[in-house]
Amino acid sequence: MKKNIIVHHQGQAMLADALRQVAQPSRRQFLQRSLSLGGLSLLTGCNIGDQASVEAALAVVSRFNDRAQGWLFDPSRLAPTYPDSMITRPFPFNAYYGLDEVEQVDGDAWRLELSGLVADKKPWSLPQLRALPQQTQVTRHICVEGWSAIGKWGGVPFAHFLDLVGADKTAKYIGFKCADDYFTSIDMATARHPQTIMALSWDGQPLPPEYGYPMKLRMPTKLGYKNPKHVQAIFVTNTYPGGYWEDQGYNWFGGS
Ligand SMILES: Nc1nc2c(c(=O)[nH]1)N[C@H]1C(S)=C(S)[C@@H](COP(=O)(O)O)O[C@H]1N2
Ligand SMILES: [Mo]
Repeated sequence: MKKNIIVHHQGQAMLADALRQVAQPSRRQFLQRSLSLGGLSLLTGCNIGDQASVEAALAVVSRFNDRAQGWLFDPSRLAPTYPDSMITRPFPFNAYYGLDEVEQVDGDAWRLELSGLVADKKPWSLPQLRALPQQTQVTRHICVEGWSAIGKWGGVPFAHFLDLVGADKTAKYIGFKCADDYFTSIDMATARHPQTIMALSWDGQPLPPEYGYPMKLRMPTKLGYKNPKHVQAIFVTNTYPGGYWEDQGYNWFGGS
């Protein structure tokens, strides 16, 4: 029998932390076996002398991994789509807090802020975003906790929006700041993927508060934690912005 093991986000971050501490001496042996410390120093630019510098070197290796995934990622490959009959009802809610603490954003007062390597930084209102071309998708949302659900999102193709505001296409990262203090960031290829949308609707209705009203970034090629809800600000940058879960040890690329 297939058993689903659900490990909640906080648990996973704690596990990652515990593993980092427990695995220290053996991991160091592993590093010594697979690559001389001198070699690792050369590769990462970190001077491998103590535990802290091993940590720093591993962080660099992990970032190197993110870059490798970026190279492997084929921006033209589409995530599977599904018929409306397969939509998961009720659709699950998830956040780093409970349903009773969902952010209640005032859609009339809300303005999407833009900063960084963007030509036109004027803020956007909800009616302005609704007036742009919209695209609908029925795709699978996959949470790293071990569950998935099929949903129907509609909104503005993000590549179209980035072109409209004159975002620097050669920049490495797009960062997102959310009304609930959540934050994450993605690579430019994912931002420009044809299925990456600024979702304004769920199942033909305005995005409900629990699913990220007034706007969430929907990317079926990325895990749930890379899909920010209640997006408040978007910035384009070449400086690594990290993320809420990413800074606690989750893989930054987090997708295909
Ligand atoms: N602003 C914000 N966005 C977020 C989160 C969050 O806590 N805050 N959680 C992420 C995680 S881990 C998941 S699985 C999905 C859940 O989205 P849903 O409530 O639409 O299922 O939102 C993602 N985006
Ligand atoms: Mo998640």
